[in-house]
Amino acid sequence: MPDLFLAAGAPAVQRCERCGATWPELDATATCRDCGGLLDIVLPAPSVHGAALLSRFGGRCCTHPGSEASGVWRFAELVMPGAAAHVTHPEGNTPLLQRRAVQAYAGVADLRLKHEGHNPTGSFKDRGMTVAVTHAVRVGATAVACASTGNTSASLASYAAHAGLPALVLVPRGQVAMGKLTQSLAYGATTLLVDGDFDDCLRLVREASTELGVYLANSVNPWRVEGQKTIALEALQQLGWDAPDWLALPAGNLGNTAAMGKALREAHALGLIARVPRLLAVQAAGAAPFAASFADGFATRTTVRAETIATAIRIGAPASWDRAVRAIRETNGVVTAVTDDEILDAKAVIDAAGVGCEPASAASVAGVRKMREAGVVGAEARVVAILTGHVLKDPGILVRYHQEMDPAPPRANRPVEIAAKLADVERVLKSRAR
Ligand code: AN7
Repeated sequence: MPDLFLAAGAPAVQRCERCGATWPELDATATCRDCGGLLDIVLPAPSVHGAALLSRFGGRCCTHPGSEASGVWRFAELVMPGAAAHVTHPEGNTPLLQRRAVQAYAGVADLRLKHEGHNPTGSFKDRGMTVAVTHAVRVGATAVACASTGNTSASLASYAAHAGLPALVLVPRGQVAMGKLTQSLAYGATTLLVDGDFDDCLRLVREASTELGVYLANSVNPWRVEGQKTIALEALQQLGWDAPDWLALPAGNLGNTAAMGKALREAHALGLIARVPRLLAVQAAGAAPFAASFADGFATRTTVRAETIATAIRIGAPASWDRAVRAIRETNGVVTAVTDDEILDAKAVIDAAGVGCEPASAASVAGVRKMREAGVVGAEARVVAILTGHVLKDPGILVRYHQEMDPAPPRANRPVEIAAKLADVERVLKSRAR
């Protein structure tokens, strides 16, 4: 792959994936000015390689708060080496968890959960957003905007506030989980509730960015992809750069699938890992155009009218399609879909293990379980599943699952109403004794 990196020390360029035209690092365009294609960041090669680069990354862990303490900027050479200052909380540094109950549920003993819900705004989006908002500041943007199913908007609202930039967010009315919508309001973003779905919001904000000149912070923005790569880089670092067999993740707009593919491609080319893990991208069955296309070898590309309780991935026309196809092909990856019932069941197991995640995140574990049952993932496989968002992002689904759904779902933990009497406490304790 001769053109994977530029010469060391060169400024990064933004290269059109469709026509190959290149644009300078500090061009604020969201897509190719010639043909409208998506842009791909081509970074300069790091000045050191292999073990020397790894020890540089390792030496930055646990440093005093500041950019280097960020789980994104620790990998600056592979993110945005040209930035002298960063809009950072910091972010990243998320745990890799092992929980027996979840491993048993998935049927994979060596399953680890990369919990991105531990980021400052509670989702993996912060990793891309610190980079995009840093870029927005570098190019002199006066306002930033995104369309979102909720997490991107919460993250952008926070990072824009941190940078002192006005933020405009467009979300589908009535389709955003309460935790996320209230975050956007709290962090001070101008919040538009659009009478349409996410795909309508994305179309609208792309038009607005072109016509009105606001900086577009959706994951079509290639700098978002650069930041999101660090989920994989940090997980690999936590594993001592001994790559797992599989990296499983929920898939909606496909930005993250594309980012994982780019991270693994670059890490392998630089000799940071000896082999490339297979990606397992998991969609919700009601929003699964990518899984359908995978099933016919990506011969056809369709869009759907998306419907799923996992509102984060309720997306019918994924924007990063071509990038994600490349990621799946290069990693010998697999795309599958899981039903809402499978998502809720996996989520209940993850939650009851004390870990917790939002519905879309549980799709990764549900997908691992499904592919284990199908014999695609082996029982001995080493698997990392990404949990993309925090359990409190979607309190509405928790209330429905545990208190309201009738009949109660299999793992519902109904609260018990009692009189203010010790005898009632005792009665409940006895009935629950194991
Ligand atoms: C928790 O916030 O698209 O496939 O606008 O919030 O990269 O889109 C969120 C996506 C998975 C899917 N898990 O990632 C948005 C948005 C959670 C998410 C995804 C999202 P992509």
